[in-house]
Amino acid sequence: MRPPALACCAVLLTSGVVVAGCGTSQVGDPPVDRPDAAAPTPDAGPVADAPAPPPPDASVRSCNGGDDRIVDPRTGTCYLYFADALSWDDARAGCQALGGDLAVPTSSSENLILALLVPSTANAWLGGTDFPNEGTWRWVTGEPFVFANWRSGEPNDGNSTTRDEDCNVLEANNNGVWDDRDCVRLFPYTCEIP
Ligand SMILES: [Ca+2]
Ligand SMILES: [Ca+2]
Ligand SMILES: [Ca+2]
Repeated sequence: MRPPALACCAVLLTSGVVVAGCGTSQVGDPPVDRPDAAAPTPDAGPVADAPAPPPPDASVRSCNGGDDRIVDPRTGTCYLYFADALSWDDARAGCQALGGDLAVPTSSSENLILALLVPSTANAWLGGTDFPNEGTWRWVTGEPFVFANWRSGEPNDGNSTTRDEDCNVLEANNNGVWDDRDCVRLFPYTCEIP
């Protein structure tokens, strides 16, 4: 005496598995006993205009400063861009004063974030150097220098015997590839605040 449509929908409701054909043909049952589907999460809606100050929660860390900024939603890491052109050492000191360091992209996804952050016409310091061991690149944070995104032909140490290129920049005007540059040259820079 049971219609097959009702039996099918009963399986759907109790198991939660979507069965083709059941969800589309609504028989007309009142949607009772589904509180979890109907109840909205209480903290999803906008809080009323109560001027409560935000608590110092790690999940809502601020990412302020710089001329532009971006937060990785997966890690909460804050990346800042500074248009002020500084030497690599001075840029690093600026980042450290903010509790971070020069940006260290250790993956293609992190490099993409930085390529989006840096204006498309700019080159900006990263936290890589091969000083004092020429040819042995390292990150200022001590993270392993495994992922690399050098432009073809780079790093070339300037192709010179009279000057060194021991610090790397990200070329946002070239899809975020890297080039080694003379560390005393002046470039905008990126900071990574963990
Ligand atoms: Ca990083
Ligand atoms: Ca070098
Ligand atoms: Ca170079």
